[in-house]
Amino acid sequence: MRVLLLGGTTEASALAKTLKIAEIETVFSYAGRTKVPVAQPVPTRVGGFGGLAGLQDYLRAEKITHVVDATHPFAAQMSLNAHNACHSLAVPLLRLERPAWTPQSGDDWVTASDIEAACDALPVEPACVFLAIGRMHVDLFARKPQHHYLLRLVDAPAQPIALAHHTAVIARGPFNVFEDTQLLRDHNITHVVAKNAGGIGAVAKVEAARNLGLRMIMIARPELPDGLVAPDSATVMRWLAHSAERGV
Ligand code: 3Y8
Ligand code: NAP
Repeated sequence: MRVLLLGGTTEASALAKTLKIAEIETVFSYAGRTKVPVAQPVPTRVGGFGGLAGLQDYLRAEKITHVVDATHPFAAQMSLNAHNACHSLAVPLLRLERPAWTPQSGDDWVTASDIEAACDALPVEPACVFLAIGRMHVDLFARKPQHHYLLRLVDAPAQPIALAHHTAVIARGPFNVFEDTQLLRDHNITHVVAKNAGGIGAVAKVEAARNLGLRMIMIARPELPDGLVAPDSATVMRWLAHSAERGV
């Protein structure tokens, strides 16, 4: 058995440790989005595969017997490529998908269908917005220059940020509620924009916004391909053990 673990999330890192302890041969894969990704306890590759064809070539060349897609729910292209490559080569694929966050009673929560809709959901009057969606889609919000944006980025931006009024903090999660509450208070935040990532690594800002009674604009997840989905690492390990018993 030789597992390709498509990573980049808290749950992927936890699963890598479990696979190491179980002595299951594993390759951990990062896209190479950040300068210094968290080190993993198993052999790690960094960078794209080169589209669907590149991934198919990789699976063959590396004799991968199983793929676990533990990428972020917004990494839709990677999940689509994994689905199509594994289907075409009859390689078993399982997606580790953490449950989405849901609003609780008393929340001031607006669901946006995508990042553009999240921008539309911001008020006309100037506000202080915690734009907690990372770096890749920040420029979309330039069409609402009246707001002051607080950004949280993993690495310092290489190019200038195209937002008239913004403050950037450089930090990588997982984050905690106490520090996120302090951050929202320190910056007089009135609105929080977030992707419905689910999981524990990014939930602190949701709880902090709830505690402070702030408007939460939550971006719904993109559609992902059908297929086997596991909610946690234990289910992944059972799937691998069952596959090994059946010799697939
Ligand atoms: C490169 C690997 C671990 C994984 C930790 C999780 C938790 C902390 C919270 C906020 C939201 C955001 C962002 C976020 C979180 C975890 C997890 C998660 C959100 C690293 C990592 C990589 C990335 C890529 C990066 C994106 C960006 C998104 C920042 C490592 C740290 C906003 C997603 O500069 C860039 O290009 C950054 C790009 C994709 C989204 C974006 O559009 O900017 N993640 N994040 C992975 C790779 O190369 O394959 O550097 O160590 C991983 C983690 N980020 O092992 O502990 O599990 O979700 N990541 C979001 O959820 O909205 C921050 O600030 O509250
Ligand atoms: P994406 O849009 O779905 O993927 C774009 C391309 O990046 C893919 O086609 C693939 O390139 C490459 N790629 C993505 N994930 C990869 C991986 N784990 N290993 C190797 N190549 C990968 O992905 P994304 O949203 O940019 O996310 C990139 C990484 O950041 C993923 O590991 C994801 O788990 C992590 N992450 C993303 C978010 C987010 O908000 N999107 C949040 C936290 C962590 P090729 O086509 O060349 O193979």
